[in-house]
Parts: sequence; structure tokens; C-alpha cells
Amino acid sequence: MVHWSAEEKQLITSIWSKINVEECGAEALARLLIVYPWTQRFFASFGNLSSPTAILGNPMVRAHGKKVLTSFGEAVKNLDNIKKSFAQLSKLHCEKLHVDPENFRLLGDILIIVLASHFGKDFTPACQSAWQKMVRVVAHALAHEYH
Ligand code: HEG
Repeated sequence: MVHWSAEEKQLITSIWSKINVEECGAEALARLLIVYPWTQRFFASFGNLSSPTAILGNPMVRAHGKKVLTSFGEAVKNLDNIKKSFAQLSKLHCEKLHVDPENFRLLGDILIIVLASHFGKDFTPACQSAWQKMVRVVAHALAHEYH
């Protein structure tokens, strides 16, 4: 099991409590699709993804980004049980969606950049450190049921 220090827990929950899940989720997914365009193939049903402007303004991208970050919030609420809380979602991404787990790592790094740009100086190195661990643990949990 992953060990979280009291300081790490505090840094993760305090940033989380200030996040606008809709905005940050939408921005993170849009950036993933723009920066790593091959990830667009999972979202062929989402309509117009033909340019950064189209992606940023696409309501399906927004809605799905919010859904993904809301789900990420379950991990924040269950820091000591992340693997278990994502077991079903891991199976879904493997068996039904066929998402390469490398993409979980890419999205995690993008989320860090979104947080840094939103929180500026408040996203201190200690904060980044706790969040890098957070996104790594989430990516690991989502990859856990792959076979
Ligand atoms: Mg995934 C669906 C969570 C990364 C591609 N993703 C979903 C759903 C959730 C979720 C909660 C809805 C499940 C349902 O309908 O029951 N995703 C989730 C998390 C993370 C993540 C928490 C990482 C933090 N997803 C992710 C990545 C990709 C991806 C990196 C691809 C690059 N997800 C994906 C697709 C769907 C979901 C294609 C189905 C979308 C749809 O057709 O509605």
C-alpha cells in the first residue's frame, strides 16, 4: 500500500478543495488531445477535434474532462484505498475501451501543468511533489487490472 505523510495528504486535499473540477477537467482533457493528438482516436465520437480552438470549445470534451476529473476526486477522497476504488474503472479501460495505460501517465502530467498554471506560486515544489505522487498512484491503479 502507498504511504502518505500527513503533509502530503494536506497538500493534496488543500489544492483539491480549491480546484474548479469542470474548468480544470475540461482544460486537462483538451490539452491531452492537443499536445498528444494520437489520443484523439479514443474520442472519434466526440465530433470536431480538428484544431486546438475546436477542441477547447467542444462541449463533449468539456463534459468528459469534467467526468474524468470528478472520478479522479474519488481517489483524493480515498487516498489509502486508490487501487480498490479504481479496480472497476481499470477493467473498463482495459477490456472495453482499450486505452493504453501510458495515456494515464500523460494525462497525469498534463494535470500537473494545469494545476501549476491555475495556482501559480501556491503550487509550491512541495505541492508539486505530492501531486506527482498522486497522479502516479492513480495511473498505476488504473493500469492495475490490465492483462
Ligand atoms: Mg477514461 C470513460 C475516468 C483517463 C479514455 N473514464 C471514463 C469514465 C470515467 C473515466 C469515470 C466513464 C466510465 C463509465 O461510463 O462508466 N479516465 C478516467 C480517469 C482517468 C481517465 C479517472 C485518469 C485520471 N480515459 C483516460 C485516458 C483516456 C481515457 C487517459 C484516453 C486517452 N475514458 C476514455 C474513454 C471513455 C472513458 C474513451 C469512454 C468515453 C465515452 O465514449 O463516453
